[in-house]
Amino acid sequence: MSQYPQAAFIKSANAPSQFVLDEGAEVAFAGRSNAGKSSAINIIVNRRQFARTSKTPGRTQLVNFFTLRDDKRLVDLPGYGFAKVADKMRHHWADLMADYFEGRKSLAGMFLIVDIRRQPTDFDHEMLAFAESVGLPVHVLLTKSDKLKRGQAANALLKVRRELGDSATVQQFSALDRQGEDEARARLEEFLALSGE
Ligand SMILES: Nc1nc2c(ncn2[C@@H]2O[C@H](COP(=O)(O)OP(=O)(O)OP(=O)(O)O)[C@@H](O)[C@H]2O)c(=O)[nH]1
Ligand SMILES: [Mg+2]
Repeated sequence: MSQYPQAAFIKSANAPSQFVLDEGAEVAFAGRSNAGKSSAINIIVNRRQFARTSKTPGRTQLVNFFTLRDDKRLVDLPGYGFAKVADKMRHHWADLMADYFEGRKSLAGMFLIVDIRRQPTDFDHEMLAFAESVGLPVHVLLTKSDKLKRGQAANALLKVRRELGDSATVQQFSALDRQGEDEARARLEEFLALSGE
């Protein structure tokens, strides 16, 4: 049974005019392409292929809005760092992200999705710096923890926690064996509650 029985896809946006009305509260899932953003959303709402996932990096190219309940939403953002994307697309992506992040009043927090086998990239750090500059809380999901042995995963977690310090909270996560799903939902709810009911 989903903790979010009312969860539903609202719409995909390719331009600011298509964004959902800026009311209530939403949490955005950002991160490198193929890191597991859409998969994490599916685990959190407990529905298969709710947000579409793919083995092909760059699957999510639009800003996808989902309702959790009432005026609480999740936003699945297109991934960055996908090398094969043409320049034109990359510029469009950057414009779309700037439009989204600049002045989105209902944005209550960011989930930054990082593959546990990689360290946060320069772009992840830029996202963190941006979030800090506008006072947006960040929670990092170190995804695909099932791909590492326990000890390795624990070390990766410590390393990222040390590196990020107070700028974000960090946890392990796996969409395969569902490690960390409760912790992720709890943090999500904290962000949504912070923004006021
Ligand atoms: N083993 C394992 N595979 C995962 C996990 N999370 C995601 N994957 C796989 O990684 C690939 C990419 O997952 P997505 O959720 O589509 O990644 P994304 O970040 O939404 O990617 P874009 O939409 O391209 O930015 C898929 O093949 C997933 O099945 C995980 O926790 N464990
Ligand atoms: Mg995706």
